[in-house]
Amino acid sequence: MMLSAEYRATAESLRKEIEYHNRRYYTLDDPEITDAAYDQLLRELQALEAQYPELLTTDSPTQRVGAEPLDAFSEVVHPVPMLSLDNAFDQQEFADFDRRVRERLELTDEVHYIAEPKLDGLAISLLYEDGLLVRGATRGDGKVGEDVTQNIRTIPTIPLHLTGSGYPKRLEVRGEIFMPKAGFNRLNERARQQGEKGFANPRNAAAGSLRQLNPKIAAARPLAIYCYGFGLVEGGQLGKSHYESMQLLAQWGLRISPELKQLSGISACHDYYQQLAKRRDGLDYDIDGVVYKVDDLQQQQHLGFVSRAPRWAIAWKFPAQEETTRIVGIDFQVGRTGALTPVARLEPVQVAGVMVSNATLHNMDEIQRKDIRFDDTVIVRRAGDVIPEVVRSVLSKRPADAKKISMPALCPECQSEVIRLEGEAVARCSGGLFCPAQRKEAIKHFASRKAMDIEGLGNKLVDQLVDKSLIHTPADLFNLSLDQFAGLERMAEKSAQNLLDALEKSRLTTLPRFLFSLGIREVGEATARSLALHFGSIEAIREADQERLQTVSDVGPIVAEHIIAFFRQPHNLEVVKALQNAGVHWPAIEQAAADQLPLTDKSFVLTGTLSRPRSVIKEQLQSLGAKVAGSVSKKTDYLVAGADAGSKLAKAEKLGVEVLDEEKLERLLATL
Ligand code: 5U1
Repeated sequence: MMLSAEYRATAESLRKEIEYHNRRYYTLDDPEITDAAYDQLLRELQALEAQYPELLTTDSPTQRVGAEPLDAFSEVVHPVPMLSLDNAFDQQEFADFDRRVRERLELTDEVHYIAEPKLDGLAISLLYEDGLLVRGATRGDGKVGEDVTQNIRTIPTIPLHLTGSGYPKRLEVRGEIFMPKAGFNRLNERARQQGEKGFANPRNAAAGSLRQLNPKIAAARPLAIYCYGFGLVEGGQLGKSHYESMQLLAQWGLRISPELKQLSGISACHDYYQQLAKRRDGLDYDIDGVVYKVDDLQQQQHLGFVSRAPRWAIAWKFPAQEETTRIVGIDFQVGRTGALTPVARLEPVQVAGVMVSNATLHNMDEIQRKDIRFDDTVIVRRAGDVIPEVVRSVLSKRPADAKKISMPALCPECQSEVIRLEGEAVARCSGGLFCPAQRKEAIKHFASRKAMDIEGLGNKLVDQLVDKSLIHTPADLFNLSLDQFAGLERMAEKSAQNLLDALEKSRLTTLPRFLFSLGIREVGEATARSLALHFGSIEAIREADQERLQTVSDVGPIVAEHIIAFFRQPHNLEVVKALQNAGVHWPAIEQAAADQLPLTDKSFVLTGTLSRPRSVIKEQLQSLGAKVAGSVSKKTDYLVAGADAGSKLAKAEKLGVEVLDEEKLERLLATL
């Protein structure tokens, strides 16, 4: 059958498009489209070529791994080609892979696999001769890469000489170079302070650093490696399984993933995937899926390769966290403190399984730094529970007349003047509680779980109550009747009664919660607690001057000024009084002298990835009298260990120091 010219033209156009994006991604480190969009193009071409094999050309990107290397470094011909991995995008595709493996191996039993995170970095080849690192090379197009030995030598986690004994005479180790998130954030922060643009993401930062012609610059970049395989092995042997071989690499001083696990069958593989997906955001490096490999090396050999990738391995990708869409409008949201946050209204797009139609643009500085304009096509990102954000614009798709975004002169909610103070990144509405948006946000904060914890008083209800002018301040909540609640939209009498009961219950609170609920700028939960413990009463806090306020451990001059400014406002004093008159009360706190705080004399060390910033936990512990030290010693009472805790955890265990995970810490604090 004659193939239609239309299919040929489609294949040709896809090849050109993919090559273009290959070059942007691999050679220029400046990708224009997301990984998901790129994968989609590649799959389209693969599907077309599979259906009509006559369309396949030797130079098709489906037959190659990357793009041509840069000219500036000398070329390295890989002794064993560096291949890439096939992808699975859902459970069915992974099950299909497993079925193909079992069929080829004629196995009826479960296959033994290894699993580890798929790092979002750069593949690297390290050649050791007689244990000495003689060459480091990038993957390039898989056959020919770039010699980046000078830069590789600057990476502290790569041994210049293997340790121990028994390693092959010539050993080529494969791994992924990456930039940990913490190092990336520091690097970008420094770049911004110096007025430079910074990198779009840790992968680009790692790639840019490795391709530095000046090794001194590369040396200053926080790069790291996890090794995941090997190429050439001469004059010696590795293990019988992949896992055993990786343990040998670790013995010789090479870093392997601490997440590397042996698993049997697809159900265990699925569990591993789910667990890692949950922990993804807490890891200190970007990953985009899980790599599975058949563990037995003989079985690997039997399975062999197809053109691009081995048949014995697959990357099961996580749903993409970045997608491309278009800005259809810009709104400015007014927060509790009047801060105006620019929010992009988007053409709805699925990101990591959730439909996204709004994304934050943070503030005007960010808009300018990223040069984002009306009608831009943009990359949006969603990670964990954080609000989706606009990462960058796709400049090649910008309309010629795309208008710049500017801050409105008047508040979109109350028409008060918008003011940006010198040195502040945010602009604020000057309307204060006259502004309905600020009023709503202040009341939502007052009712929230960590403040007065008024169950059932959700955001939509607060919006209705303010819009109908039934309440103006948090104190008005306590004067509402059953009928008033029952008259609200979507509010049955039973729910109205529940709400009244919840308000009644909330009248008995604690001083720290009450103080926090007032929404004083910079007074978070930890500071409210310190203030309450230190002063013992709202009156004492109200009357304290700058100097006295600053005797509290986490109160500096700015926080002290915000507290004073709050209590200077007659309106705020009236609200506090009205709340007390409405029956809001709390048990008396004995004014705490420093030596009476519940954790006085206790010493803590924090390690690993924790769900809240360390500084916040540190402040909280200090406000209770604890010392928070940087290293574990015999004097340490507790080590608070998050995910990926390393040497501090080992030391604590050796010294018999009590180790608390976050849940145990919470329980300990609840008993104080
Ligand atoms: N963790 C891991 N990443 N990664 C990438 N393992 C791994 N293996 C690879 C690649 C390209 O390739 C071999 C299976 C050939």
